[in-house]
Amino acid sequence: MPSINAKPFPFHVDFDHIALLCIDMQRDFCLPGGFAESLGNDLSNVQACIPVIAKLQAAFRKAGLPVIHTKECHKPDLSDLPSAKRNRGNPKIKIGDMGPMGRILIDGEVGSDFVPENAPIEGELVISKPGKDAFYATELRDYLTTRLISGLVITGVTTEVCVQTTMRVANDRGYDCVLVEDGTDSYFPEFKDVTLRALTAQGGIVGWTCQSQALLDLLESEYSSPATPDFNLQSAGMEATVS
Ligand code: C5J
Repeated sequence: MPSINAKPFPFHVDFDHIALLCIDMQRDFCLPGGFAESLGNDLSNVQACIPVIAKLQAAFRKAGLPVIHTKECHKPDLSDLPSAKRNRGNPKIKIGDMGPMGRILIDGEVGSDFVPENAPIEGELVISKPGKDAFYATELRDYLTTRLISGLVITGVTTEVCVQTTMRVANDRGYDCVLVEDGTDSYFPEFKDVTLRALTAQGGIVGWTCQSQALLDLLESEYSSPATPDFNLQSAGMEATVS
């Protein structure tokens, strides 16, 4: 089985059983006028991962490997939003309130949708999740089990909140997880740094981290299409027929 350079040691990539998981690449977390900005966060810190994730998505799609998207959002009637979460942080506008991109973190609103660069394409699983953990109250576990997926390449925002929470839960459920260092970001660079270190400490207690290029190189070498043979019907002693 091929492996890539990773921390704390090489990660074996089992292409028959792996998926790319893109966590919460939503306008509400990455663009002005959304939930994150209402909490006073510096959005410039979470935008570097967008083109990196786009490249990984393109490479997984080219290889025919699954790409899964999550979005943190709530039902319009707020029935899946605990008051503890709605009231947390004393933001100027709360989850469910009207903002410049529609109601904040509400499923179906423009703000809760994906940044265009990382949007799903037809046929990809999109999970609406009410919590930080992508397994909580979602169909993720069933999807992975049905497809015999045992390894996850994890990307998204924010590193120390939904990404870390999901990776820890996935690890407890038996998945081999590699978090892409340049494919994840936080509003607080120091939190990103310490999270990457904490996840891989103690011999990879939660999993691995790697650079996107390591995966892209491996995908390219495994899935680049072989050159089309120069096959000439006449020299092979056959005649082409046109019907
Ligand atoms: C947060 C997330 N930060 N996707 N959500 O509230 O990390």
